[in-house]
Amino acid sequence: MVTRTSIGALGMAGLLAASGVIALSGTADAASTLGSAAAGKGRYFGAAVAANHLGEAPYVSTLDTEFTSATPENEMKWDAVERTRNSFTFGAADQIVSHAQSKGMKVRGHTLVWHSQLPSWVGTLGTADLRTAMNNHITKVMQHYKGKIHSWDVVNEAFQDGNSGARRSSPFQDKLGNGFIEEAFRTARAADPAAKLCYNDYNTDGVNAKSNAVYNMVRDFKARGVPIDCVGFQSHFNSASPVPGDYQANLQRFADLGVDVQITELDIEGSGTAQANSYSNVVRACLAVSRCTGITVWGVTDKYSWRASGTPLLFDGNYNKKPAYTAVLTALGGTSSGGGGGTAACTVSYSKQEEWSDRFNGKVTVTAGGSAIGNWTTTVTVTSPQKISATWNGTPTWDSSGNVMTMKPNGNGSLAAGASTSFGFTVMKNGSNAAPVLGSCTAS
Ligand code: G2I
Repeated sequence: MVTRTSIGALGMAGLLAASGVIALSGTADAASTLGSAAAGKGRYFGAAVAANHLGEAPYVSTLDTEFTSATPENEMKWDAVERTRNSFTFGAADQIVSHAQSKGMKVRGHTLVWHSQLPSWVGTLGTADLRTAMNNHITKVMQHYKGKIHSWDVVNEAFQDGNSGARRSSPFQDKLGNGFIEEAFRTARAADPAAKLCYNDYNTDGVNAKSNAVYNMVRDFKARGVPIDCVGFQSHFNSASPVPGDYQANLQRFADLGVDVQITELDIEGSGTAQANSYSNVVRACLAVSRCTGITVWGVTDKYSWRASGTPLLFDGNYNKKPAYTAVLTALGGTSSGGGGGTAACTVSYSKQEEWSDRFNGKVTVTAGGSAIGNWTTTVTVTSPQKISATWNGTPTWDSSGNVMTMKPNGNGSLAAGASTSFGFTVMKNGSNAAPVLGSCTAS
């Protein structure tokens, strides 16, 4: 037993070392991006990616900074890769895969067998021919990406909504019968034995008739040795279809069958605190299930969401971090950049506004983390010979070079948890179009 005297003699560091606790550095170096925070929990944090946005700088920088996995949103679907029978076009999907690989991101494959985005020729085939075409499609696509895909959605959305628990009508179901799912998984295992093979669906996020039907199928597959490694829960939520109260329990019951579970297409319509809380609940549910191996949100920015009007994602249309972002980061155990002292204090994000030939306006959004803050400070650095010629909604001070502006609030700097404010400034280009660089945000 260590006495009070010996604590004094050793100091706290000595005491921790003596008791075998190593390198407790508080949370000063806690992760400050979604991907690094999730990695700290042994999980990936991904986004659906569209190839046609890879030329947009803030899209790419947000993707590269925050995410550790990419799912092609449409580019690997049947109509994209095999529009004509046995003629494969991988260009757009390859672009996403090579971008992801160059940044060290994983790739989820989406999706091999699905009733939607299916070229019409598939539906015209007779039974035997359809079987050949399905297996050929799976084999060729998986071989093309062999070794590059961590998980494949082998079969997508094969069950009906509602209470029937029945399979959905599709060319595969109607001609090949229930066995098509099993056959697809067996073919997939042979094509790329290293890829995790997932069944993926929506409205299966809580315990209900549809998820029960999927559950029974997975249990049967595991009992009979049909190769299946994971179940994807799309998790498209809105006010009519909120995060179910038994979300975690549902993930857990699937995990208990001996498969990984993944949140594959998360988006939650809404805004502000309500949206942030729902996101937080989803993340915490995943973290509470040891076999929940990762989370993918269905897009990088609200502006390109498949349901953009519902603003369901973590970054707004200007790539500003939303309260939902901060909630997710906090739930993952990360801290907002520069949160000092180890609490999720505040985050900053930059977006370019109006531009003229000689100057442009910038906007910085300051968002409080999981707790209210009374004051904030951040820096904006411009590249010489640029100069900041005007500012608004803040109180600036300058370093001796005049290139580093430290910005504090104009008056009252209080922000409620998750709330945002912004300030602006004009940058005289003087020949340089470089984007300003933000320092960390600190709060008190
Ligand atoms: O519907 C949301 C998702 C439900 N689960 C499966 C996912 O694969 C599905 O993703 C969405 C994409 O986000 C949309 O981007 O799937 C839609 C199609 O079912 C995609 O929409 C399509 C449009 O319908 C097409 O008109 C468009 O050409 O996107 C295509 C490419 O932009």
